[in-house]
Formats: sequence, structure tokens, C-alpha cells
Amino acid sequence: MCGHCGCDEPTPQAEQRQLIALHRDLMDANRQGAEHNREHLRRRRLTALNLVSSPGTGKTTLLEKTLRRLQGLRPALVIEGDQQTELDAARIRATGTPAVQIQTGQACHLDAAMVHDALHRLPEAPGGLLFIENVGNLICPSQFDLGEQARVVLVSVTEGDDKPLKYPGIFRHADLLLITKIDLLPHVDFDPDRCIANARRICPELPALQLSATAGTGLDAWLDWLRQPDREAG
Ligand SMILES: Nc1nc2c(ncn2[C@@H]2O[C@H](COP(=O)(O)OP(=O)(O)O)[C@@H](O)[C@H]2O)c(=O)[nH]1
Ligand SMILES: [Mg+2]
Repeated sequence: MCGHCGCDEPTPQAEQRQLIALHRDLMDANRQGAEHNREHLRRRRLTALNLVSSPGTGKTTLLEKTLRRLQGLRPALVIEGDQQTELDAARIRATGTPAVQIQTGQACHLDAAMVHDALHRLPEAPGGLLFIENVGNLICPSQFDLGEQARVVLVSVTEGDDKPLKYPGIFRHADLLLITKIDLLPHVDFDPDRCIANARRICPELPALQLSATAGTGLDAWLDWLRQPDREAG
């Protein structure tokens, strides 16, 4: 009850408590969902990677190149997250890789339940890689564990090397920083070393690679990273 006039309106403090409780329940449910996904992935012998970045950093382009290079060497599956359209899943399927598109509508991130649902719509691919392209956004995806084994954060050279400082949350639990579109470096004021140093202020020791998906530069090192023993499933 309102302490000012005695009416039945909830006080701002009561509303805030309700919101906090709701947020806690949501995060708890997601944590449980992520654990369930991890178990699922273990059983299916899949290594899942969560690719997060701003829109347009080159996630889908990198996936297209990567999947073509992996063909015949290692099975792969893709879950695509966008607010709307099937465009990215169509690009992935054109490489011959099974892909499920999640359209998040109002949501600005993928959550564990969405990934669980998508997992059930994908074929078996034991020993394979599951790439999850998250919704383009440096803020919301940082809070949602999807059950992935590694989080890969992409920053393109057109975005500015200060982004890790401005959006630290997404870098805090990152496993790899990919600096993309390095073919454009001659045209922009972006210092890759400064970007890496900024990211390491948030996440010390964060491994970093620089690449251009369109020119092919740096793709070998990225594929080597994917081949590291801790990226091998069961
Ligand atoms: N110059 C350059 N452009 C790129 C590179 N990778 C992607 N792009 C372009 O960046 C735009 C967004 O790419 P996309 O893969 O759709 O980004 P996403 O939104 O992160 O999935 C497209 O026009 C791509 O052609 C790159 O390595 N170099
Ligand atoms: Mg994309």
C-alpha cells in the first residue's frame, strides 16, 4: 500500500522489488537451461561456440568461409539469431551446413531455452562444432549463458578500438577476441594492439586473433584455434 495517501497503488519501492525478483527468476531459469544445454551438447558430442558482436561485424561472412574450409574435415551445425528474417540461415545453408534460424522478435539476445529448442531441430553431428551466431548487440547477450563451451567476441576495425572499454560486460567472460575486417585498416583509425590491450584490461590474458574473412587473411590461425584440444568434443 502507498505510504503517502494510503491508496492501493504499489509503491515505487515495491515495484522495484518485484522487478528485481522477476529478473532473478529469469536469470535462474536461464542458468538452469544453460546447464541442461551443456548436458545435451556433451551427450551429442558437440562443441558449441557463442559468437557475439555488434551487427555487421562479419559474423556470418566468417562462418561462411569457415564452414567451407571445414567441409570434409569436421561436421558443423549453425544456430542463427536475428530479430527478424531467415537471411543468415539461408546464407549458411548455401554452404551445405544445417542451420536453424531463431527470430527473437522483441528480444535483443538469444537465451538458453531458444538454443535448446533449436538443438532439437538440428541433425546429429558427433564430434562436430556448433556455431551459435548471437543477435548483433554488445550488451544483452553478455548476460545469457547458452551452455556454450566458448564465447568468441568479434570487433571490426570500423567500430573503434575503444569498444572493449565501453562495453566491458561482453568481454568479461570471453574466450577469444577476433578483430575482423583488417583489410580495411589502411582506411580507418583503428589500432589492433590498443583494442587488444583494452580488452585485456577487462579480461586479462584474453587470446586475440586478427583476420579478414573476405581477403582470407588470418583464417588459418582461426581454424587452428578451432582445432585446439579443448575445442574437441567428447
Ligand atoms: N571489408 C570487409 N568486409 C567484410 C568482411 N567481413 C564481412 N564484411 C562485410 O560486412 C558486412 C556485414 O557482414 P555480415 O557477415 O553480414 O555481418 P554480421 O551482421 O556480423 O553477420 C557485409 O557487407 C560483409 O560483406 C571483411 O573481412 N572485410
Ligand atoms: Mg549475421
